Amino acid sequence: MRRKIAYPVAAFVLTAGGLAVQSPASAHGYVSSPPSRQALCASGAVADCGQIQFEPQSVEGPKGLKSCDGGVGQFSVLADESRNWPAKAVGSTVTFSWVLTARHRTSTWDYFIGNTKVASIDDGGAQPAAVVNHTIDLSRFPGRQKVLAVWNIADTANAFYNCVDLQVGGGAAPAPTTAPTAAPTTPPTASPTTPPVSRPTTPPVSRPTTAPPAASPTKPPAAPSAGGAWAAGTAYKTGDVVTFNGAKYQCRQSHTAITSWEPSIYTLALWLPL
Ligand SMILES: [Cu+2]
Repeated sequence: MRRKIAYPVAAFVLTAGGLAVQSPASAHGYVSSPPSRQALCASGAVADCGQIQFEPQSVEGPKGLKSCDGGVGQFSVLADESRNWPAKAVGSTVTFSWVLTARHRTSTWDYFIGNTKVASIDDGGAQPAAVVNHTIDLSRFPGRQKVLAVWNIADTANAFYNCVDLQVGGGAAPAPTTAPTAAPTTPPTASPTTPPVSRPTTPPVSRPTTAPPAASPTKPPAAPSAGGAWAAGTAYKTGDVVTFNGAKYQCRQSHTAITSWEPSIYTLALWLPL
């Protein structure tokens, strides 16, 4: 008599939908203008920041903190007041511009000065656009201030933290500055922590209201060549087309590129595959 051996049948079902992955851990968001401390690190305006220069969008911690570093040990430089963080001169009304590399559903956006909640914007769990602007009245807080800007995520226990150093008042128009103006110094060519994944969500529709980076009078970032290779340190405008790793991408949001913002990582937030 022959023995029959029945092997268990494993059913592998592979579908495109099954390959959808979570956004990478580093894909979140931060205040790019006026520049938050992590933005200053990412642009190279403040040196020796450590890892945060490569992922300014990653200052994530439990909700309810009042810290610049979100309680993340490797980002503790952000809470180091001895660093003499440069304060951006602004008018009494300031437009804060967030760049979101993952558009998490949002409960509230909170702005604090010290223990005072200056403003709170309730999104009611909606999904934000890739660039979010809030115009906040800071006229009650003239002089040098440290604004803590908090993005409270609706469907997790976490929030994202930014400290923005400002010199409030003086009557000047609150001309929003642009985010990173220079590439970080000799960063690694590839981000080791962020696999390039595309976002399955619908692309954002809003345009940023801030001026493009080309407005800077001093040391403007390089202008892109049409259809050329993506390069850190280049000021891209909405509509610009680049090549990266053999694929073409179109810029969705004007920004100055930094290493770790490669089109394959910030697909849809900043770059649309063509
Ligand atoms: Cu995220």
